[in-house]
Amino acid sequence: MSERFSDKVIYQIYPKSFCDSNGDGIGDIKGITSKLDYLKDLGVDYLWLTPFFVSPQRDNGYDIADYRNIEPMFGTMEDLEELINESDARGLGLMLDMVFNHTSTEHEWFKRALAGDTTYQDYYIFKDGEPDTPPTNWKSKFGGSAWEYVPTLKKWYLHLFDVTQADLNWENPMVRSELKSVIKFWKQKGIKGFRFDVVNLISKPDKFEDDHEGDGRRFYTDGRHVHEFLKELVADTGIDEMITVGEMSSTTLEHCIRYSSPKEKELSMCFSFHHLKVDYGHGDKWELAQPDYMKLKQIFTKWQEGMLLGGGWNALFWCNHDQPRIVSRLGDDRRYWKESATMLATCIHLMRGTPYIYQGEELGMTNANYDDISQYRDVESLNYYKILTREGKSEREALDILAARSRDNSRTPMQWNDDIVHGAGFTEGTPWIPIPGHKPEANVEAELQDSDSVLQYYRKLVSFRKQYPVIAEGDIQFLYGGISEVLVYVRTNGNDKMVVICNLIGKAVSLPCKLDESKSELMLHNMGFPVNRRDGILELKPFEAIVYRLV
Ligand code: TEU
Ligand code: CA
Repeated sequence: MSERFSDKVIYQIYPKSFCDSNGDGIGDIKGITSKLDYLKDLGVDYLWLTPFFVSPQRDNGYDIADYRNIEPMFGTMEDLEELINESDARGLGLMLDMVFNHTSTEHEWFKRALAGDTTYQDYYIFKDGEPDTPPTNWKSKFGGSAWEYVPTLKKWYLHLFDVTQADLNWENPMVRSELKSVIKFWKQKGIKGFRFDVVNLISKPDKFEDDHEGDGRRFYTDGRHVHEFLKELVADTGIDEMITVGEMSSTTLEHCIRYSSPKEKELSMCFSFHHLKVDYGHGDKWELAQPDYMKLKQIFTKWQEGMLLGGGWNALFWCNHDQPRIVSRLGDDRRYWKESATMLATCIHLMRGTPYIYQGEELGMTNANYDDISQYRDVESLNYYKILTREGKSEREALDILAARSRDNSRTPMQWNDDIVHGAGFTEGTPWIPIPGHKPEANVEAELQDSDSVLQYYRKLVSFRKQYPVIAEGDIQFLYGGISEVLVYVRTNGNDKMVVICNLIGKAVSLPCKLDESKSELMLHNMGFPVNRRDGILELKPFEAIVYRLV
């Protein structure tokens, strides 16, 4: 049985925004190497780096033109080898991001396809057709049609993301074999694990038909051959003992159990996103709504208890390079910044699964608070700004939506010190994307010195996972299902029990609590005053998080 990686913690680095070593305003590989001691000290085990391969950067590297070489702005192969060696020396493993659902249209394969080479046309999904009638009515995830017409070929090609990201044809064994050799190449360089981008979208249907109920996703999500393809990829590259995580878009619990059950020999764990849609109005990312806490609790309960029963494994996360900052989203980054950042961290880190920390999350970094369209960089944000204003929203309304939902919220430079007018320690030049002026105190230098900082709290959570087997190995059960404001769960490992109590909201909550005082030991608390517990009632302060060990 392959290892669970249950006591490991993964740190996600977005190289462009992490640390710039040469003053061009763009983070790079040497910058990462210079910060390895900081990461080691945080206690994490693996570093997942988002793509730094050759790419025209239309989607910040998720549009790959060459899987085996490094985009010059990020450095050279020697820089990467140095990073691998220096990471190894510190016991940190590198995980690379494999974007195998699509390539950039600048990739050699696609260029050959465009030049008329039918062998390479079969690497992608081309369909004959007339210029006015796309093969189906499917929508791209970044807005607009999922098809683009190539007049010289009189064919359409499929792109589920940007028009410069053409979907690969996994039905073609040559494509699968090319991708396997990419994995072997990086494995042999000393890479310790992989993250697979939107990997549950790789298997497209036999017939392409219009979707009269939605944007087409029901035809290609967790598609007909996806498990087969993954099993083959894993077996033929020998990565079943390595740490792997699949990004699963709009997936189901049943499929994720299969993707991540050790006996299936597919992946170690899955990212799913249902818990990050509880503030979407009518399921639409671009419609603002208040978070539905009841729904959030139900989703955690379903996925945590369901994966336990089914033998699968969750990746635990609030933040990544596509998500707004959680402290601004479910917390309160003005009145209760530290309290809400630490409560949210407690809630996710002590569940059953493998936790991920996205750069800056451990500092309580906030959303960007941009208020001008010129500050945005992300292709999705720029597309949707046009779509929203075209649909009749005012510029102000569209900007308010972007301020809450843009992926650029997470892509602002890592704050190494509080000198935000001079690059915040991220760069000595002009950063490629503006540094927000909102929260200069969320920075590494200050938080290393402060024993009560968000950063120190994260360090504690990471070390607890290694110290208490109940966190890594225990079962999980949720309590108080009927009370929307609090999330409470119990972890059990033999006689070892731990109770996690989180007040999710910015108001006081009274919780009836039957815990026996003499048998419960306070293990962790995110506030500087005593827990208020008397006469069977726990008086929770806004965003309070309390963890008891039952002895
Ligand atoms: O993201 C997949 C994805 O569907 C979403 O995270 C998406 O960005 C968001 O829901 C749109 O609202 C992955 C990568 O993480 C992302 O950065 C890439 O842009 C995308 O795939 C394409 O490679
Ligand atoms: Ca640089």
